[in-house]
Amino acid sequence: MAERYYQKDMECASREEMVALQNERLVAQVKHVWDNVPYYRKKMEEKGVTPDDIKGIEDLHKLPFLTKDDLREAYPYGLLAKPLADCVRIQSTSGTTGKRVVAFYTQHDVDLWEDCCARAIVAAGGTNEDVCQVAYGYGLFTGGPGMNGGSHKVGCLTLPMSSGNTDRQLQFMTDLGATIICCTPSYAEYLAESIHERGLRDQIKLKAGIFGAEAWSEEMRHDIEAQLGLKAYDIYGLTETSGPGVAFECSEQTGMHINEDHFIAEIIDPDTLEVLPEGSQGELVFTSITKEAFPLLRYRTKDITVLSREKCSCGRTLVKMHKPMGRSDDMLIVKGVNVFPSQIEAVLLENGYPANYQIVVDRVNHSDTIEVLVEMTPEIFSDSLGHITEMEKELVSALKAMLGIYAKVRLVEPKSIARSEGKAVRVIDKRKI
Ligand code: DLL
Repeated sequence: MAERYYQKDMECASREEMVALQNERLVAQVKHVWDNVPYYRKKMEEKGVTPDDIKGIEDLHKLPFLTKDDLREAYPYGLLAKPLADCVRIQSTSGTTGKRVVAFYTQHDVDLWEDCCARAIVAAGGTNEDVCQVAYGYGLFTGGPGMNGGSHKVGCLTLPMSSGNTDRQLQFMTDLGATIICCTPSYAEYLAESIHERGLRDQIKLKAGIFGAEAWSEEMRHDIEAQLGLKAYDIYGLTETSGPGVAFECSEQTGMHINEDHFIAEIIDPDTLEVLPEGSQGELVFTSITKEAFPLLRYRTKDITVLSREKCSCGRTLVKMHKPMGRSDDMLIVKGVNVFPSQIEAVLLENGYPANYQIVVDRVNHSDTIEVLVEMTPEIFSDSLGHITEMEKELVSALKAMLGIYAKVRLVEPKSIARSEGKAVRVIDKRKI
């Protein structure tokens, strides 16, 4: 089937056209924040840069970085670049770790954000013939509102379900014949499990799922695809820069295209802050060049990934980011070794376990310990009561091969680990409690 695009001129622009557009938009954006945001002007002055120094993207490195701490310090209005009267919406992060971050949108900002989400839906094969079930949370979280807006733009029949209430999700999914589902990958796993239990698999018409908001492994993708009989697409974004749709996956499923006409991406070394060449792994940094109310220059996302400009078979020329391994602040340092929960997840799924697990890190007698609780499926549980210890040992070796350290494994009964309706909580770090 021929590839379809929502905004082909941007998604397939030549590199020269895209660079020219980014240059023009960056220069205008820097002037906009300098003129309207005293907090930025001060930061730029401290670094000795003025808008005259920024002629295009080759000057990006001269600008100061912005971090979540800046956003918290400037809370609530300190980074606002438009009069409040021009703003029509706020969205916010969950605020579990400190003060909330509040992002503001003009109507124009909402419109461009929804375009980005629409690009993702079309890249996943969405058309006005589709029934799109949005099971990301609605409200302050950006997932629901963003995908809802994108779905409207594509012309899908939109089911604004929000997260949770699994019985109702399944009723609408079957009665209305949903063909696209948008939710977190961990909730997709939960929906798949519930469909299986209720024997509803034959009544499911899903062809595509657009999953993001948390790190998930390739193994989890294969598992969800097999269980739900759909093609699973990744989508990335963060509240600070708009929400979902900063980057989205196409039919090739080898990383997400970044909407470069709206966001300039850089990869930096998080320790030295040096900009790294294409292909290096490091922290992703975004500059939003079209946002009016809440533009961010060189915002450090803490997400660890790699950028690639390899030609994509879908025809899009937008740079691609690999699946983020996780956030640098989700990375656990156990006995001096870096451990990402997504690495553990990959080992579990490869060994036939479901993605229901929890990682408990502690410190006993001044030494770090890590224990992985892994749920057994009812099948594994019933036919192997006798050799649980043996299976635990096998997982310990597989984890050791991946992580390089000993992690204790405890196989637990089916359904004993809480399911997630939004972002899953995978790690309990008792060292921090
Ligand atoms: O999670 C926005 C979103 C909603 C994206 C729905 C995709 C779908 P926040 O709550 O601000 O916003 O969290 C942003 O989530 O910095 C990443 O660490 C993580 N994240 C988001 N998408 C992905 C993904 C939304 N596809 C933070 N893979 C980001 C891995 C992701 N991590």
